[in-house]
Amino acid sequence: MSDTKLTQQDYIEREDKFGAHNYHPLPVVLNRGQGVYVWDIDGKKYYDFLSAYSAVNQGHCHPKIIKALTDQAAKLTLTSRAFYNDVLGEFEEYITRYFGYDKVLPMNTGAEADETALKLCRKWGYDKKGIADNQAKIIVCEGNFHGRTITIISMSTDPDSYRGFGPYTPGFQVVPYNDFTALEEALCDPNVAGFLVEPIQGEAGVYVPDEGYLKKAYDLCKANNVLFIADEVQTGIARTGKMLACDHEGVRPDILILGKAVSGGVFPVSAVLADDDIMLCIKPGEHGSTFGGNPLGCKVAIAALQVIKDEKLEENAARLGEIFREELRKMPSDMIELVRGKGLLNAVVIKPKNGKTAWDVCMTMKENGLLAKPTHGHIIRFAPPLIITEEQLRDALAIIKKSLSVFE
Ligand code: IF1
Repeated sequence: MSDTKLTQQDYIEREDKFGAHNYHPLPVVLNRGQGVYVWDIDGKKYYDFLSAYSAVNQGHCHPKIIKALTDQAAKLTLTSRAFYNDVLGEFEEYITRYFGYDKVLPMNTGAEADETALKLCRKWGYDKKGIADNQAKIIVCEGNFHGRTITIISMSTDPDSYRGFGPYTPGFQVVPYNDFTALEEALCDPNVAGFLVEPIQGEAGVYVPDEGYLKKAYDLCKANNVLFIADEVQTGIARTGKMLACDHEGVRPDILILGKAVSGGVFPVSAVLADDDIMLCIKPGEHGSTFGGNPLGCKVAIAALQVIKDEKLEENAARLGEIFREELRKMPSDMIELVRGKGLLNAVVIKPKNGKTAWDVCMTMKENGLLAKPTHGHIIRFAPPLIITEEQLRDALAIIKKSLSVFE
């Protein structure tokens, strides 16, 4: 039977039969995206309030990003780094000037960028800080999420991320998030090369640290000759109302990790930025990737980053985020336990009621035309594309309110 006759259930069953079971998606089958909207195969329209986990900050299928993709796709998509091409240097100059660093190491996924940052930090620890070989330690936070590779899950404190995947990569020490004293103690160890932190913990449930935590942590790292490494894969690219979440506290990470919306959700592009004294610790032949820095991804990323500035998406995220949190906090539902977030990265902690959970709320919102998904069972993350208008946001808020009222 041709795909045009398949029901949503047929699509779901086909994925179940032929695909690994490493996700439990909301039962909706999408086939189109434009701006803040996505459509399912039956033509039902939804607000996308997940934005592919903050990869589609610029909105689905942004015409300028798609044009960059299609124009380059017709010319040259991949040379590998065995040869030069006429696009990589343009991207490297563009993104390093954009964020204010000497150099960039381009990769593809966020996890690859995190792994790259870990290697860079260790190498700097040995070559520049003088840590004894294989003794470098990197401090990470309770509740961290940096990807799904063996080394990254070796840092994780979430059993769903690490259970059954041992043995684990050594060299990491966990401290509580948003706990300055614990970090202070950990940084006294002369073998510590770096502190890897999400400025806001997305996966954990949009945990925003106390005002000043990032700046104090950064200053402590500098006082102990430790690299401050910011994972802005999810919080970056204007998501929190500033270009980087670190910008809220005027912190300039020693190593900056970017992914997701760097390419507007059109093509996998990630990047690690640092100044020469750190970046040049990795020599030719010591790191790389087949697709890293490919011309297609580079042109897409340049267009995606330019959209952020041209459409003033930082300001839009900051202004509409305030409205979103204020309106959510006014909602009369006793299922809303807590609302937190910054810019348009927000979450609602749901208090189960009469056996109904965050999943049931998401299923009702789906029926009412808005897609969001729970994380860690009881927390619903709300992260629309940053191009959303106030009118669309208020329309979406009405859907959320209507959906919650079902459970009153
Ligand atoms: C999944 C989570 C979000 C990230 C941060 C690195 C990465 C991510 C701060 C790795 C990726 C994605 C992964 C995706 C769902 C999503 C996610 F729920 F898994 F944790 F956003 F919160 N640093 N996050 O958030 O980037 O390799 O995926 O490109 O694994 O289910 P990636």
